[in-house]
Amino acid sequence: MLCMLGIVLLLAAKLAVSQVHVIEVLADKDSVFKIAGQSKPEITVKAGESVLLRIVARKGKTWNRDGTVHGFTLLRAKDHGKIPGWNLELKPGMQEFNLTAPGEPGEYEVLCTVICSEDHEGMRIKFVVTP
Ligand SMILES: [Cu+2]
Repeated sequence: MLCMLGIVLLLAAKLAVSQVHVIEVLADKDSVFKIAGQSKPEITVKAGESVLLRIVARKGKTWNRDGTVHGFTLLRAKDHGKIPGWNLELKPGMQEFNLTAPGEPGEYEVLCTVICSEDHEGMRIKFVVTP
């Protein structure tokens, strides 16, 4: 009986894992966000879905004193409102964040929040939330 319960829980866990939308981003040393296979990176998620954001960050020309080399902050495009839970500080190397996509469909933008070089202002990715 306990064994059956174990199997059911295991299957439920596997199902939950398979429903997470994994997004892999490189926050590169030339102050550009990169996504493998995309020449102009764009992220699309479904409203409210679970997201596993896996980011590799590489130190640019400058960084913050606390060792943060880039930021990854999500803003609503229409009013630049910050999205709770999506203000991330990146250290060199690989890091993962378990996040929830915004509940409101529309256009968003990811910005770097660390002055990482003279090209920092252009370090952004279009981010779209679909219903
Ligand atoms: Cu940056």
